[in-house]
Amino acid sequence: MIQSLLYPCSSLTRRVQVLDGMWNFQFDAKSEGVAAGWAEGLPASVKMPVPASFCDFFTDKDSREYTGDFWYETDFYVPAEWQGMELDIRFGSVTHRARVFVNGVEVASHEGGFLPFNARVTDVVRFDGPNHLAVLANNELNETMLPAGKTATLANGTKISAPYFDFYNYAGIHRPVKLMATPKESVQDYSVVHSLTADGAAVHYTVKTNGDKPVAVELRDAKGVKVAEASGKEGVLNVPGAHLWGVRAPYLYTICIRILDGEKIVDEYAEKLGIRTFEIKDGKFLLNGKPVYLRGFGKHEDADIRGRGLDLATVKRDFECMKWIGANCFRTSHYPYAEEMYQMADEEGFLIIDEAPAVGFMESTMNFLAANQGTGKKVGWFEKETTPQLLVNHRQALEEMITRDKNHASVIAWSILNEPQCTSEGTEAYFENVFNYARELDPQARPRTYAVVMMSLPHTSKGQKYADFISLNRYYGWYVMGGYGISDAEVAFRKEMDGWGQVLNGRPLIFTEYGADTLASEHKLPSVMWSQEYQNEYLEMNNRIFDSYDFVKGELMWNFADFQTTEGILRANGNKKGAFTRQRQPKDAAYLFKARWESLPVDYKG
Ligand code: GCB
Repeated sequence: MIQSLLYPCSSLTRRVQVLDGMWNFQFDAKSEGVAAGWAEGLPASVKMPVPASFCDFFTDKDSREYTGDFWYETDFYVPAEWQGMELDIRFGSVTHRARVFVNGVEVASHEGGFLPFNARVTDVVRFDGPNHLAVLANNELNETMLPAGKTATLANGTKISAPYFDFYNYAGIHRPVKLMATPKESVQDYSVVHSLTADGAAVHYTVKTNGDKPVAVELRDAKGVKVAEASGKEGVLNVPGAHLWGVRAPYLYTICIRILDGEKIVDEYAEKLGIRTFEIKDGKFLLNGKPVYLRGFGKHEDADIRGRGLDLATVKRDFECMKWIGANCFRTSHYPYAEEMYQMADEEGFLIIDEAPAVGFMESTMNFLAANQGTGKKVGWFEKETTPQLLVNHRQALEEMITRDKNHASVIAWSILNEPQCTSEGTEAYFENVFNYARELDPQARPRTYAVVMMSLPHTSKGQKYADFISLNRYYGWYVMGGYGISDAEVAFRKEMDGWGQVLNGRPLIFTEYGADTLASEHKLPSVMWSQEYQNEYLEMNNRIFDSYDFVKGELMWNFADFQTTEGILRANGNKKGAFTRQRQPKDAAYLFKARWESLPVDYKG
């Protein structure tokens, strides 16, 4: 099993110390730091906040665009009373890879910029003085990693990131860093599967510990009153009259897991827990047995100044905006988000399609424009020499994501990839592998999907048959047949939809992307592309399509807010398809969504 990915919590037996703050930082363009002993002290550092992306603080372009190795360092003390406990430093994420040193000793390394990892430091820390923590990070892109891209070199010798994806390659220590003290024998992981019973619900649980001592599990209601208990590493908590967790109507219990030694509590881990079922039946999404129509967004972790760094203020504002507009769902495009987002979704009753960082899987520099889809003429993405290592990294990301997120009531489905090139022969073996692995990893057997790129069509896509429901990214009226030609776009769109109707075989279909770039500054009557008027016309056309097909069971618009991308002729200082600006203020389209989503019943087309 991979190391424990439980969210750090304090309890009767556990302690957490947050190490976030102003750290030291230094670029290492020549990758000389390890040999030169930088792990013990950076020679010429500047101050850098943690968590945050380093990029947008700088006022010079070389620093913002920096590609290569870079270092962070700080000092910390370990409380004397933690002696005898197991000590870990837990990184919420470091983008895209990291090596961790404590007091000069390398204690961990991790590949992948969007999921947590621990560095075990029990044997390297001192209690009688400060400890030195150094992180060597790297943000270079290549084709074996998630997300995929490449690193090029300019004529002047400077490295430059060339993402195959449409979001800025932000890097840094993006999520909180925490020093955790746990008992030697401790809870490593747990999972829950819910079922509805004649008089309430049952929570089937399993607990993993690193010892043999007995386990006891309790469920407490929202007021803290014990409502069920069981003992053993596997068992059932019966909850007569259970309050079910619902969409925009959440109810959270607390599950408390204890390792006991007679009367003594050896370890205690507690977490909030929503009880709900989710399944697909007869082409419908059923939450607690009742149909639900998805409405909301694809999002990004992206904001002014801090880039992709976790900012709880932005998290809060995003949920307030999503509640105001009448949304009930979002996709964590294009990578798993900070754990605090899922906790908020549990608290607020939002549904999440949780996406692996598998984006940019396409043989095209403008991959997000899908230049080569459907031709089948090039070497396919899944037949490259990089594919075997990519698969290893993809499986690792799935394992970490599903292990981390599997107990959230809000998480209803896994998105295994975004817009892969799936017209060539190698697609099927690759898809079968990752889709099966996701099923194996998830005790709740949640539905699996992937976002299907424009031009990947019902009868040519070799990937669609693996999806438990179909997710389409479609830009009719924007990338094709835009502007005054939008009436042709509608005709072509309907034709494609008729085709999907033939291959669904009882599976629901949702839109995981549709949108039009729109400058918040632009109004034009009659409309032109990029104006707010055109965004509304485009969205109204899409809504007509959604309403005319009964098998469409959800609409997640692209994007919740404007976001930063690499500069280029197709992007005006970022992608402007937001319903909200990057500062989270509504464009005209936001009012259109509000009117629509508030009027659609929860079980629309149910
Ligand atoms: C897509 C991609 C997304 C892009 C979007 C766009 O299909 O999945 O990452 O940002 O299109 O706006 O072009």
